[in-house]
Amino acid sequence: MKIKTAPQPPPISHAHHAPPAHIRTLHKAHQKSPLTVPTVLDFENLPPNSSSSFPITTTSTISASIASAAFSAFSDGNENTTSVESDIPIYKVASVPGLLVIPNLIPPSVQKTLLRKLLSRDLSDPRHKTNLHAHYHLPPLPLGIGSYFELPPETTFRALDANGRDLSVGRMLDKKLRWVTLGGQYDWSLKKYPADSSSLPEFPPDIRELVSSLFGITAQAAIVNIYSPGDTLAPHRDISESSSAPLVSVSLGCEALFIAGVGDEEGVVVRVRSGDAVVMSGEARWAWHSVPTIANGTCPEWLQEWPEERMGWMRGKRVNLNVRQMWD
Ligand SMILES: O=C(O)CCC(=O)C(=O)O
Repeated sequence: MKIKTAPQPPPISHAHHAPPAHIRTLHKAHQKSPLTVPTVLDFENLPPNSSSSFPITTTSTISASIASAAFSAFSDGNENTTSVESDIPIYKVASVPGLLVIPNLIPPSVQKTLLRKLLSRDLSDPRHKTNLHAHYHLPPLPLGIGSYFELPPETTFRALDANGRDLSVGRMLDKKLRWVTLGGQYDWSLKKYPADSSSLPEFPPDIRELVSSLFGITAQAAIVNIYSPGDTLAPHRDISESSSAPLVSVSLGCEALFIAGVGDEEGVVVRVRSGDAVVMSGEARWAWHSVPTIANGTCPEWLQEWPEERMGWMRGKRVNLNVRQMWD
């Protein structure tokens, strides 16, 4: 997949700027809204392609052979391998130059493998920080335990604050776990990556390969966002990276609305489903974006069986893999 690189990023101090009023209004208008309102661009229910203002165009694809090879190399042997029969269209969104949407890119078996790698394997690596590390002692998992899902739900983690309440694994997985960072460990309070890259954990090589084969970027850092219905992500821009390579975002689990906009253009609200990918390239690399809605009860049935140790967990979750290249 060949993708345009972005123009110069805004100065880093702009990370703290407030989003423009029209993006805030769009976010507010769609906060916890149904997915079916007419302002939403839904790739499974597109308007008739007759008007000159048709919101999307498709000019390129990810070839079936590249996708098949990428998915087969990614397999961990636990799912049937997926062969892709036809080229997968990449859609450009007219109102947000550089915003690409690839609906239904990741097949079900690969979605399960990806979740296993992200949330069973990578989440249990103590070098990958989560939103909980600032508040709780999260010791390495005991020998013979491969993931948090395997721990008895009543296992507790001590609060760092002597007066704080301890956290049970059940509550951690159901409510409190909001993100985990892979590779480059973003510092959320300083809004930057550590200067010394030699101290960073290696980005998981198999996920790096998958991302590179499908999207052509070098994955160096990722945020895995874990949402429950009712959660939202406020309008922001990701401008702490020194590279202008595109951002890649993959949705798994429950459906959501995703908003993006550049400059004074009106922006777009896209309905994203499990397996969809969004790429923010060119001007859209620095776009304002947000997630105003996670829709309860929309996780595909076959994904609700994952993970086996905690069946039904995905019924109330959306997991978003958000990948960045930190430098060229
Ligand atoms: O969840 C999403 O779709 C977007 C996440 C995002 O914008 C971010 O992590 O910066």
